[in-house]
Amino acid sequence: MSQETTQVGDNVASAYEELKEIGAAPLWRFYGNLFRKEPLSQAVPYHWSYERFRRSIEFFTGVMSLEEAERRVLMMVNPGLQDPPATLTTLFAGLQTIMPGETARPHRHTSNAFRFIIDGTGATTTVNGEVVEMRPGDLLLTPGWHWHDHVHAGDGPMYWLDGLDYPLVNLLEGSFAENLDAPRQEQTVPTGLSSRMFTHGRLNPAFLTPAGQSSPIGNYSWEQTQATFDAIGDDLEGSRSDGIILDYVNPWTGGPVMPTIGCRIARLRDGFVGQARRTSSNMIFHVVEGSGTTQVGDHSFTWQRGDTIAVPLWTWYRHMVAAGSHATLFSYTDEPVRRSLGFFREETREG
Ligand code: 1HN
Repeated sequence: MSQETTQVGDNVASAYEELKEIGAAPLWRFYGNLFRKEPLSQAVPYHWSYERFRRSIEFFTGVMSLEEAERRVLMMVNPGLQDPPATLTTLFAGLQTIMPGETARPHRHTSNAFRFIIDGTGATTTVNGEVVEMRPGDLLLTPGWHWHDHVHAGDGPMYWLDGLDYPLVNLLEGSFAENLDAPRQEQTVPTGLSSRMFTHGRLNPAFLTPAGQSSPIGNYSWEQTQATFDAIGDDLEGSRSDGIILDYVNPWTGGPVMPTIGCRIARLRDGFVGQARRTSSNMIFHVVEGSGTTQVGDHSFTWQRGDTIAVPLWTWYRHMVAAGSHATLFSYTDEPVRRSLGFFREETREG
């Protein structure tokens, strides 16, 4: 190499160094990462066992008060997203328990949240002054900036799945949060009123004005979910990937229940073998009834009641239900965000 070429090389190297000093970077060295051909999540496919989580959370129930914990929640942490811990890049799942006589004190945050009840009865959640009952299979909403506390006046432990969008809110650096300086909220709305007023979403109370972008319904009850599946019956094939899949809707808009989280519930018949599907959205599945196997990317997860499965965006998934009984899968997704921003995509594959 001539002395001249070496000199040019040194000049170029120092010019790159100087770019850092002036707060600049050469786009040509970053193109590939900034404009990927397809999405690739940092999260990996994963499966959390309810049985295993229950054993651990029962231990902590014995050694730690709810005053200490604020919320007794075991987070479902994706091995690809440990710091800060999250279930998928935009979504969180956790298992929460509350014991008879306990109160999880009121707070509110910008994150949207829901609870899907797994086991137990007798606890209530108060959301902006409305007392909402909790029964297995119910979906309860606590949209962003709504006060919420949990009280258990019944017998036996309660367990539920918590779903939140805090990973997305924190990516957007949008977190506000505060505690109410009281052990619980005062009830200002009759118990379960919102669910009664919007019973089936086809006759909305026109004397009310929609507030915010979320559904006004506090509890989408399992009783109504089951009645809907029964009304549809067993004769339809439904979606080839997801069977008889239903959207929980915001009755004001017909759209998703919250701006950042869409919730669905699907009944898959005995022996169902789904068509592989992938979407540009993150998805979390929770087993309400039945058992089976779901292939997610290169993984194969065998699941039973109460288990939770994370499907990172743009990863193929395929459900298979064990012979002997149908399965019911609750799921939630950040699809509303991607649709509203114009980059939702989906594909299915034969075989
Ligand atoms: C939260 O506020 C609750 O209010 C549950 O029950 C789980 C996980 C992360 C952040 C806040 C609740 C949560 C949470």
